[in-house]
Amino acid sequence: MLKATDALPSSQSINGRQANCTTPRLRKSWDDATPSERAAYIDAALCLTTKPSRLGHASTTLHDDFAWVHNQLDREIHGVAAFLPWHRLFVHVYETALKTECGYTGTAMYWDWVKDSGAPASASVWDPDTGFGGDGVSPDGSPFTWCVQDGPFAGLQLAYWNGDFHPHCLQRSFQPAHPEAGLQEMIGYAYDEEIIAGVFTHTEYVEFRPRLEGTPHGAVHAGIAGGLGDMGPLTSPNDPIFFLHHTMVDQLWWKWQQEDPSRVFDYEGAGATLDDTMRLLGLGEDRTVRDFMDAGNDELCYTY
Ligand SMILES: [Cu+2]
Repeated sequence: MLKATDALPSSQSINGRQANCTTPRLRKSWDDATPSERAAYIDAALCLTTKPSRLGHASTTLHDDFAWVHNQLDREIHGVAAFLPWHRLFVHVYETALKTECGYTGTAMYWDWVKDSGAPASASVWDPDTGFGGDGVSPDGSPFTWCVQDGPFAGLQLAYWNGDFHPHCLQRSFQPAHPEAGLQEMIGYAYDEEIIAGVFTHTEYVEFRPRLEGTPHGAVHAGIAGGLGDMGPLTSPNDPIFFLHHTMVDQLWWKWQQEDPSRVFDYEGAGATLDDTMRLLGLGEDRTVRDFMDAGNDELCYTY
């Protein structure tokens, strides 16, 4: 029982590290996961597409809720300091839903698109048997016809496109290469080792966050969507690969935080503070930024 005179709960220490997370759960890259770990993740992600909306929206699923909330919150989660902690929270809520709704016992996983940046379309995440299926194919190139053709999510029906209720198939249209300009498929040059090294030259959150959010993060969305796929608009959580993409973004932030312990709670941007509330519009509890800065705290307790 805490007394009012106690300065801090015993689980907290001065530098923000909390003592009770002794065996953090390891979030693996998709490539490092075993076949059974991959299958368990895919099964649970598919299962979420069969669960009723938590938001109480008629004729939609829990999977659709994620796209709806992400679209609604656009201005308070993109292009602002909260981009990184909010998406950390969002991945956490998705990971928790995989467990509580669908019996998943593993962790969130990430697509290491830096490693695959030389040939992103050949990445293991697109494998039709062990991954998320590959590119969409359109009969005539028109919008809303770029349905994913293979894998477990082929034919998946989604409720939203940006702010509209607009039922459609899961779509991808991988950005083609431009060999004449020396540019790889899926804009891979915008998220290669060199780009990441450039992002990591920034030692302050106020500069690191926009660099990470801008080029590598944005290019992966654009490379997969190609302008017509589900990873493009604000309803990008429609594509289950969204969560592997954002877990990779989270891994890069985590790595940057690990480089210097003083960065764990470094948080800055126009009027932003660690006490700001991050909203989820009913998909989960609203939370403060501070609780999502340290992946090694008692609640999150994960590592990469
Ligand atoms: Cu986002």
